[in-house]
Amino acid sequence: MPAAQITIERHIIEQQKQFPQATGDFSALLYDIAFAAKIISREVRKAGLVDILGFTGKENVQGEQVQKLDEFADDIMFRALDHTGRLCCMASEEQEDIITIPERFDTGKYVLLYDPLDGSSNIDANVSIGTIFSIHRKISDDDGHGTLEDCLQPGYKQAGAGYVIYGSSTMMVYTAGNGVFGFTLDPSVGEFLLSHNNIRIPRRAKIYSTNEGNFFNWDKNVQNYINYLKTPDKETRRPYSSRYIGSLVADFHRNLLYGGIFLYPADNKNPNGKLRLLYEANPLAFIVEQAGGYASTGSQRILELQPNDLHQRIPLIIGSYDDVREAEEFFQGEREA
Ligand code: AHM
Ligand code: MG
Repeated sequence: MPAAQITIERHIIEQQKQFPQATGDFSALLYDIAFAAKIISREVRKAGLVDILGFTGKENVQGEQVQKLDEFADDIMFRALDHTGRLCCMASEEQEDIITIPERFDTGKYVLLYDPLDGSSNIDANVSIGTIFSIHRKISDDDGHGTLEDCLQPGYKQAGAGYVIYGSSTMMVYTAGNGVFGFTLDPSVGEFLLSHNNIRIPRRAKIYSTNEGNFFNWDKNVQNYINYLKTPDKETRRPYSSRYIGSLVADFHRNLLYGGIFLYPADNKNPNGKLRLLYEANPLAFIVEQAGGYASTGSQRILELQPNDLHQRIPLIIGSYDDVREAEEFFQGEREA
């Protein structure tokens, strides 16, 4: 007998049974996100066909405007979720301000923050890209509509987080604070099926992922750490392998499965790092901690930071627990080798 196929819907419903007080809104929200992911996945899969299908770049054959994929993904996320009555507001890496729910729709008790298509500069080279999302509970109490205060909550308060990777297959990975689960999209039936149950990140990494082209823009402590990872030592299984795609979701996903440390530290050009706290660092930090790993700025736990701006950037060191802790010792100047 083949193993039962567990769809994401069934999995979410079963998880929800552990919380008898749950209304089902949160489960439905996750399912709505999975639906948006399927549409984005469909468009991403067609990306290389644009020229062949007779599109001219800005206009398609019907004379309609062809949207850039990241704008398209941003739109899909909004339109799949604006009318559901489960959100009080949203915020997207693609948009300057908080996104309000149109007046004609009901509002709800959750807040959704998302990066609709991360790594989009890689699309033309057919490299994996992803969607990242973070869910908070509404905390403001003025009316049904959310405020900036609802969006600017520290990461440890997330009710859920996840990402979708558009890679050799499309996968959705999520946590609701009770372990990390991965689902692979079966395109023949259009369903996400449970493929990675209770993901745990190895405590020690084999891989480091960073843009080493920035080496001479890093401070000495960061340079010392990367030099340490490259120095051969049998006992500590060094040197580590270097793997850097330049697509955060893809680099993170590989490290989550195989063990690895990803670093985007501050440098001379990006004094606060490059990645965004709300749309990238917080959701991935929640996932990695749920899988047994850790995420830090080099001196502070990511999930404890109080955000002060929707598009705040933050240095990010994330992955296998022992490695991120060790990196902190180097970043603090407590170790040089
Ligand atoms: P984006 O949000 O503009 O797509 O940029 C984020 C991407 C991440 O996916 C990736 O980790 C990083 O930028 C790569 O940056 P760099 O090219 O500086 O190495
Ligand atoms: Mg991004």
